[in-house]
Amino acid sequence: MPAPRALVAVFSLFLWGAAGICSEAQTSSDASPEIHSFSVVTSAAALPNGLELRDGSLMMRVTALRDDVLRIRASRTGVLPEDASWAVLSAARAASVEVKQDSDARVVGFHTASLRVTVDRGTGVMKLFDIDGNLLRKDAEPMQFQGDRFRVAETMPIDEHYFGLGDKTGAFDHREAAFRMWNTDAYGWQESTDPLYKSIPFYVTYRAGVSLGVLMDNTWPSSFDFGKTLGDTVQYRAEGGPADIYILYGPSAKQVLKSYAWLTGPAPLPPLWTLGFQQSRYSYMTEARVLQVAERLRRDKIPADAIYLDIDYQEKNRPFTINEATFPDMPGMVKTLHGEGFHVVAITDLHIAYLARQTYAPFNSGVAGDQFVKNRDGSVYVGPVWPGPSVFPDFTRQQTRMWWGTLYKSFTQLGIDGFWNDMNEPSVFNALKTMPCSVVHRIDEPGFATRTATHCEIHNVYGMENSRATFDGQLALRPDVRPFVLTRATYAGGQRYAATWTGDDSATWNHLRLTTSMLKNLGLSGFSMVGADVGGYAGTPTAALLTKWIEIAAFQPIDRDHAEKGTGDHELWANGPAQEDIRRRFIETRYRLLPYLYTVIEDGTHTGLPLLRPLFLEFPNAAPDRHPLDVDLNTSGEFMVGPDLLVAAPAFADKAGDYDAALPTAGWYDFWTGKEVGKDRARVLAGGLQSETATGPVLPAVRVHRELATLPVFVRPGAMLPIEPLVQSTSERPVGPLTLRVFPGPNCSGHLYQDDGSSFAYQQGSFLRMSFTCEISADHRQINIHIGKHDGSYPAWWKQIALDINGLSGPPLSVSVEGHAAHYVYGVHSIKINVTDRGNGMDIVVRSAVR
Ligand code: NBV
Repeated sequence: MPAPRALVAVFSLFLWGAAGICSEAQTSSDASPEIHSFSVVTSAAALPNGLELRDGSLMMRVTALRDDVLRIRASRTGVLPEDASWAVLSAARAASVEVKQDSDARVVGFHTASLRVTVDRGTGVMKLFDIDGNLLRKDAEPMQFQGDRFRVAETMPIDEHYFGLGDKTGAFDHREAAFRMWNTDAYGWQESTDPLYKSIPFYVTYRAGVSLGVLMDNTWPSSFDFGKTLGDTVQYRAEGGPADIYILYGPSAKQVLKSYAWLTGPAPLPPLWTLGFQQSRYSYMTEARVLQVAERLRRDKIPADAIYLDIDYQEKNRPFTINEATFPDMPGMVKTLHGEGFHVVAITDLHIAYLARQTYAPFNSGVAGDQFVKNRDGSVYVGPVWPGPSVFPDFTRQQTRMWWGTLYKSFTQLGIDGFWNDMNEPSVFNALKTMPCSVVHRIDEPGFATRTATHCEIHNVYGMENSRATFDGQLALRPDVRPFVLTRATYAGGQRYAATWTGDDSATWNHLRLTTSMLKNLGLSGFSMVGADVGGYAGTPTAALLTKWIEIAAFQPIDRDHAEKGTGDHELWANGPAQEDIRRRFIETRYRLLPYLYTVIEDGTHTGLPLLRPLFLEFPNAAPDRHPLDVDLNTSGEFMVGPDLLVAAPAFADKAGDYDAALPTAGWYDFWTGKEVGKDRARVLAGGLQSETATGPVLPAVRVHRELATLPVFVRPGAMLPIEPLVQSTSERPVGPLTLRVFPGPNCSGHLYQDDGSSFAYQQGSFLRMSFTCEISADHRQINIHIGKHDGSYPAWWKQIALDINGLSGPPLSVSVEGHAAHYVYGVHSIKINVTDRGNGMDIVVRSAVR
């Protein structure tokens, strides 16, 4: 049955009603071309890996890259556009599995080992099922084309939730919200601001424990609408470019993220120092000030690893220059900072000052190599940014990216460790806030046809290609050092090149709250190394806001204190010693946790899982009705750090009064004290949370007494956390034992990954991996702990492991290490044992009543 006429009309109105960003740049001569809808299958051809369908001149190809990954490509002209992508790896696009055709009189379709696809011959409606016949996805209407534009509409089940899409703000769940993809310098963004800096057209659905990932691989201006305009319908619209859709089947959200990393590439292993505390400001105006801040961090014993140089270190804001008046001895400064265990990150914006007939090498070499984007008439495009009139590298050319990489030579020779790519939406100080769509890029790139493209097509991928040029440039200049690039704008797949942050947030409690959701969604969009400007970029935080923000950010992947010009001091000592003491304690906790954080980050390079995670990723079925825990108002401040730690920040951190921190399951531990929380189930239920949609029993919860100096953090029962002695920076070798905190519970295990933290020697085996298990005997009277042997050739910095075993009901009867009685110290419900770790593995047996 064709879709009801009225519905088509409504769709059409919303589909093409507003003039698009690129309407002026569209080539279509007809102002409002006819709408073509793929509404009947006129022919179907079986392919070894899928199907090719036609409705007159419209064609659609559905193929299986893997049993659980499908690709849908469609075209209005009957010919598919070139098979090229900035996001999806060519190996993934070339992947293919054989399918079984199962068409009949009503539908055409096929199935793989995990999925079944059907397309209704009479309506063109596509449905996707799991292999057991459960419906996963269904067209609300078949795909529509109008000129170069197209629209996809899916039905939106009432209990489905939508996450991802990069840095979009507002509620964590994108249900009933709509977003545009157009990278934008969004200074002063607020809760409803859209678009923001990044375009990551990838979302993860979650419905009663089952997830799909959907990547719309299209760089053109586009939009996602999760039932905001049309209830019960998810719409995707693009103003041009290919209809190229990847569907990744979970069923778990974790599997979706793993497949997304397979599709677009995992984030590389970052240098260890980037997990340390980072201090920044726009700008530390002089060399003396930079050194003073560094010296104060050390004097006040605030562990820190990086100092940032914002644009004022440059001569007249010109990238790749140094203001010799204010930074007279940059080599000396970098050397001093290195000597104090700091790494230095310098901003290098992409706009190159237009300085004809002067001695500005980036401009001169760029002109000589024809590296800049052009106007339609062939002249170089010039737009105003920080340095005044500026020109813009054409990062869509491999050769231009290589040239860009060489610009870093003198900075890398100086020893500058990391680079910050700001303003790369690109931001231009004109009415459009960016380049006009008429600007011409020249794609010259392996895997792409060599051709010109309008800025409209390239805009959303421009920042990613800028960060790619910087990353590759670092690799070429220092092949033995893992690069660190921080980018503001990016596209799907950008995790391969850079870490990112949430742009210019504000010093408000609401922004502290919003950034937690943004970081969760970035994590669900492939980006693990993410952070927000701690304390808020715009405005001066109150003492309490800055303290709470520092506490929470100590558990977030990139922990960078940053502030706008003209705002009050943001450093930890601002607001006096009492506040500084609280703040320092949290940074110290982060440093002690580094072995755990680094291990989770390394895991993510294989699994695609982010360090900062929503609760539902780890506990998809925790809620009685299987809705994602994080969408409840009272859990919206909570997040997981890896699989084992739950930071239970209050949803509204500025409110007074006690609150209930919800936990996904029973039996958790308090991270700070090691004590079990909510052990008494009756009490848990009494203080438990009733989520709005919960139908069954309530979730366990812990009553939290709100104090500025504390932040509730809980440990999963069954976790084994590796902890190191406090250092002032990652350049310091820890002195003392590795602590292993054991929290008995189901599936009790943990592991540890270590390496030199900076080179690629780990790829040649210079790493250290260990795993740990702990098993509670059936009668709950014994714990058997196994410490695995050292794998890999990287030497451990410890000789001893300090075991800290929690969850005991009383003093042990005996403790043995490798069969020999061992000395231990009993605390309340815990014991401490020191064992010598020779790297061969060992067994520890504790005879004691266990929870
Ligand atoms: O380079 C200055 C700032 C930077 O501090 C900030 O983090 C970026 O988001 N940059 C924006 C340009 C100035 C914006 C007002």
